[in-house]
Amino acid sequence: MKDLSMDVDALDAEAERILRMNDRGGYSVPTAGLYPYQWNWDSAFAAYGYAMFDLDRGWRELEVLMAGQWPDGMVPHIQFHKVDPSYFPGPDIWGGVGPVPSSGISQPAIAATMARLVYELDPHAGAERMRALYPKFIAWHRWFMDWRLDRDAVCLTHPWEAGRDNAPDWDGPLARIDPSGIAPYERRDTGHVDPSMRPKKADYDRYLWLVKQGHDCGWDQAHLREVNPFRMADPTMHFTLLRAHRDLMWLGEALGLDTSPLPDWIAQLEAGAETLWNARLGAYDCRDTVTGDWADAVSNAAFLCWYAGVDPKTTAQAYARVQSKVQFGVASHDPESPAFEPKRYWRGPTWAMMNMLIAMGLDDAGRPEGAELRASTARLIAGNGFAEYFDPLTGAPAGGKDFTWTAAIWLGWASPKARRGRWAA
Ligand code: 9WN
Repeated sequence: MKDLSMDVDALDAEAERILRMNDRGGYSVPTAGLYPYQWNWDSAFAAYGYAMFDLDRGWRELEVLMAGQWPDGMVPHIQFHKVDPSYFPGPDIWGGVGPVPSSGISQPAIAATMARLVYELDPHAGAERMRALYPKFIAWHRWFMDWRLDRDAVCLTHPWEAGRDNAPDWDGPLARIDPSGIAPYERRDTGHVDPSMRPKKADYDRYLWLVKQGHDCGWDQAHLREVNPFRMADPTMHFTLLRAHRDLMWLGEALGLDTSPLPDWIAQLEAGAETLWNARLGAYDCRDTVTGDWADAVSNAAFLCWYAGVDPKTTAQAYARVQSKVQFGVASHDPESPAFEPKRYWRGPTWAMMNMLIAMGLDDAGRPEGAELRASTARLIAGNGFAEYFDPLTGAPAGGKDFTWTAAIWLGWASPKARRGRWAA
């Protein structure tokens, strides 16, 4: 194992270099080539990373993200600021209807939580910028509350919406979709990284079939709610939005703004969390709203319950069990499950930004596992670089290289010198 104290300055410098390199002028790309556009939750983490060395640039990232908001409040998961053929599917396939060419789905609501972290770095400097962003966050959160609830649990309508693209949690509902009728297409992702680390063709066919449903109706949410066969109530979507509501409430109170819808939204999602508790599994789980079936899988999203501030029930036992099976971080899928694949994307690998969110919750709950997770993520990055994600058994880097969110999470949280944020010594 590496001696971290020897490498911290060099790692901090490398993380900053990556963030500067992935800056496209006001917004960041996750990594050149593989992901040449602005992604929603990546951008939220990037804002926090930039704020570590350039506060103005941190706010700018959030402002550009929120400027892509659709008239109905939705903030798209990809904004195609400058068309780049190295990524598929591009803006023409999506047919987004917002002010910037975009995809037609959203992503987990991380931005208000990262905005709070950036604001807390310097409340005076951030007050006006946060004031301007606040109504946009309210409108986005309202969109989730209007269009994505099932029994008060937050749903995704496309695997890309949860950001956990090929998680085994979606295997059941995706298998029910017959993807015939989609136009022939050529993937670009497998030209950038090893196909064994990516979703399979059968997954992509269904991702594209779902995009076509939205494209063909101009992303009419009322229509899609009736016809979309993929609607999963999910701990990622649910716990991130609940936490984001709480952080928005905190910001609204700090700035003397109208927080009136937030207490009801918070109460609603606190109640909705109960409908995600799978007692047999002993963990929060994904629920198929069409069939009522559980995914029956312990994913890293289950461990966001502390981050959301809901009753964790017996989650600590599930956490201890899965952590005893890996060396680094939290695996995205239960290492004891037959579907576990340690290098295939969301079917097992560990992700630095998920680790940070989980640890934030563990810290808030006063649990010691948060500090352990931070130390293990630091060792992972120090020993293996700023990869997109990592094998949780060996630490081997996987997916894209020079990755924005891994660099941001290093600078803002994992680095032993990450002292400027809430982890200040
Ligand atoms: C589709 C950018 C994004 C992340 C997601 C991750 C991956 C895209 C893809 O990359 O998804 O949105 O093409 O594979 O799964 O979480 O936001 O880093």
